[in-house]
Amino acid sequence: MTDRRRDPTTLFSAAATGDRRALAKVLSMVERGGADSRAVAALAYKSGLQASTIGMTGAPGAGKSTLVDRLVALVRASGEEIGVLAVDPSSPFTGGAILGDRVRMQEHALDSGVFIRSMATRGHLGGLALAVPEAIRVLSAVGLPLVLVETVGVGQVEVEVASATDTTVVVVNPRWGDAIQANKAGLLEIADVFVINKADNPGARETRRDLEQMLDLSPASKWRPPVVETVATGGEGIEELWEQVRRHQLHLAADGSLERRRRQRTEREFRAVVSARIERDVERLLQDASLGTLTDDVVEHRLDPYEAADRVLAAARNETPEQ
Ligand SMILES: Nc1nc2c(ncn2[C@@H]2O[C@H](COP(=O)(O)OP(=O)(O)OP(=O)(O)O)[C@@H](O)[C@H]2O)c(=O)[nH]1
Ligand SMILES: [Mg+2]
Repeated sequence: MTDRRRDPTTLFSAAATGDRRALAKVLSMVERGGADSRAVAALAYKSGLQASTIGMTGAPGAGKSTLVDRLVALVRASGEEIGVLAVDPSSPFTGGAILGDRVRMQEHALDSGVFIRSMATRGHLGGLALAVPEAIRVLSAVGLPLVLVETVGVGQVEVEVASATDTTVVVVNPRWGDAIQANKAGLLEIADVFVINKADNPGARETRRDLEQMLDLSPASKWRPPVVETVATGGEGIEELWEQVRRHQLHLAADGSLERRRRQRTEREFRAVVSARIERDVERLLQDASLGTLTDDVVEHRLDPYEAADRVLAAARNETPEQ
């Protein structure tokens, strides 16, 4: 007998009526991957709802969580509900580096209009690059109109995760070379809004100048990322930041690029699902008893890699595809 409390469909329905504990359980299913996660993905996809999404990325300690905290307060003051996902690609554990955030976010803990969740990969096929868009879809499907995604770090995965949102905010600090580092990490291309947080420290002017110079050199486009200075700890510049985020969202909606971006994202996600599955099949086939010696044969020069690959593919074709 299936335990109804753990059944994805039951939990998803409860989450959709505002049950936050059920929502948390549904998101754990997404993290773990597997059959439950698939059931959840199907339900969420069917809802067709899409929240406005904002990604917040930048180097560790740049002040992303403090900014998120301030933005949540601002959004809640206007009565709108909001979901927050804190993603740490370097941590395999939920809540790894997020403990401090939890403490800070306590202020919102009793507010049912805010849903905060940290995420790690665990077992999800395709890792965070797929788990995050799926989690965003779940939050959208239960009716949250806004979702903020905080990503720690500046590697390839972070760039991927950050670009799973409509508006990407890149946070830098007034440190020598910080803007240049952000550029090197590929953050310049994905930024829709720049924030120089910790503007109470010296060097904000120089950082702004560096950013503006780099923006001058980037290819002309209809949207030039604005640069906002904030002091997240003191709450300065938060309204302006939110205004710029909103302005960007209006810009996307007005010229049709929101639809285009979302289409491209869905297409990319679909391809990533296919790739992840094929990758998994490759692993499985290479470990299959009948093909198990192939790798050794290649390594020991009894067989060339192409011939060996032909055999693997021939074996794969003889299998019935997964339902
Ligand atoms: N002086 C100053 N300190 C700040 C400001 N914003 C955040 N901080 C401090 O910077 C530290 C890091 O802030 P977080 O918000 O945790 O930064 P984060 O980017 O979320 O950090 P990770 O999630 O670990 O990457 C904390 O001690 C904050 O109090 C600011 O505007 N000025
Ligand atoms: Mg943080």
